[in-house]
Amino acid sequence: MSRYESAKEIYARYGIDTDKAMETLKNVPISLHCWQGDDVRGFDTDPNKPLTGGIQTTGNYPGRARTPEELMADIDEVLKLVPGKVKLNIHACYAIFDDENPWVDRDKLEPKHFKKWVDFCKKRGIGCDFNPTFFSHPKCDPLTLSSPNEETRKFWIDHGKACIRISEYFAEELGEPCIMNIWTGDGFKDIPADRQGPRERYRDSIDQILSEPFDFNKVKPCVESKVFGIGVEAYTVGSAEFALSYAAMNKSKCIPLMDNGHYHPTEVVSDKIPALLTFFPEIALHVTRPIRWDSDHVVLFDDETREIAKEIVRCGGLDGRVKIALDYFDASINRISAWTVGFRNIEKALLFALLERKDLKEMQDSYNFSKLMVAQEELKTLPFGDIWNEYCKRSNAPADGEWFSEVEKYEKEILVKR
Ligand code: RNT
Ligand code: ZN
Repeated sequence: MSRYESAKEIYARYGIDTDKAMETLKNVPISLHCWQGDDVRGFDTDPNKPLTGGIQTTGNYPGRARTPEELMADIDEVLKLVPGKVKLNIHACYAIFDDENPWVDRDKLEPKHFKKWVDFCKKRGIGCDFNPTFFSHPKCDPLTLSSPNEETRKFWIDHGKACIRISEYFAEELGEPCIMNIWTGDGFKDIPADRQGPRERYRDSIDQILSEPFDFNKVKPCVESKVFGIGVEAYTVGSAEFALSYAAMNKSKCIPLMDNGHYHPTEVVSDKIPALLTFFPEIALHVTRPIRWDSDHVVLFDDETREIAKEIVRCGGLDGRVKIALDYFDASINRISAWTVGFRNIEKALLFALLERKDLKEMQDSYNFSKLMVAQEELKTLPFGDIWNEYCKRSNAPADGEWFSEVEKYEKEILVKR
């Protein structure tokens, strides 16, 4: 009997169908963020400029992608190493300019500046999500959509509208809805004198962006909240209450997005998922790993990632109600490895969650908490690794223990030569 056959039998004793779990997971799109490959620099501004908006990459591991070709080659490498259904996630600053389509500023971006990304996705049979880039640009004054300077604000509103059109282009070309996430780092380092003004302007700016006509079945605009960023510690315009209220008041054209690095360290997004799903038909997530702050470490197979995955599964989120994207950037280790580890881990966490006993809820509802604790604890040491390796095999992806040598080879042959 193979290891998988034996593991399958063990899970079956608890009424868990391992084949069904794998079948379900393989159709769930997970957005792979292009920005892990080049430390969030993009191609539309000076690559040596600082990253702004309160986010930070640290480290200078060799091999950062410097061109669209390099970034695409690196993404292809990751695609070889991960199981499951990948969707790409592109930021507007990754527009591709050439002789035929020379550089334009962000307010003038058009679908044609992303045609090479569309071709890339088409060839690989994957969808694509999109993000306006409201940071790391000379027109951050430093505020963007909440700026008191009307010229600045208009520039960024026009950028947002351009991104709606580009998102619709992605959705139409690729036949999968495009999640378009609005996040700004707007905020203040120290105690402001006016907390409401910037929020009123931010609200009006999002209203204007979303007044651009689009089909909500194709483009899913989100608003992502945040507690604070580096350099903007005292006040964030797009706070949790702001973003959630915006989405709640504009349900027909917008969904809320939670990034699990964007809350106080004792708050957990796993608990917020069912709270939001009680009211919103759809929500979006950025899965990351905060250490003490929004540090954007590589996603691990850790307790909170598993808890997030469990809540997604338990709430029926895999049917499309929960849009799952990765969002982290580590420049201190091999970037292909960082991407691959994080992607494999969100897949792992979801598979682990799909292999939960279905009678746990009954134990809770009959207040049998002793049994519930024992059952939950024992699930942790079932032969999950054998199911995971089988899932990788069925997805034509390498099993654990079989892929890192490929990353080392790619580093030696390609990355260190950059
Ligand atoms: C920043 C937000 C945001 C960005 C990306 C690059 O704190 O999480 O989602 O990480 O847009
Ligand atoms: Zn995020």
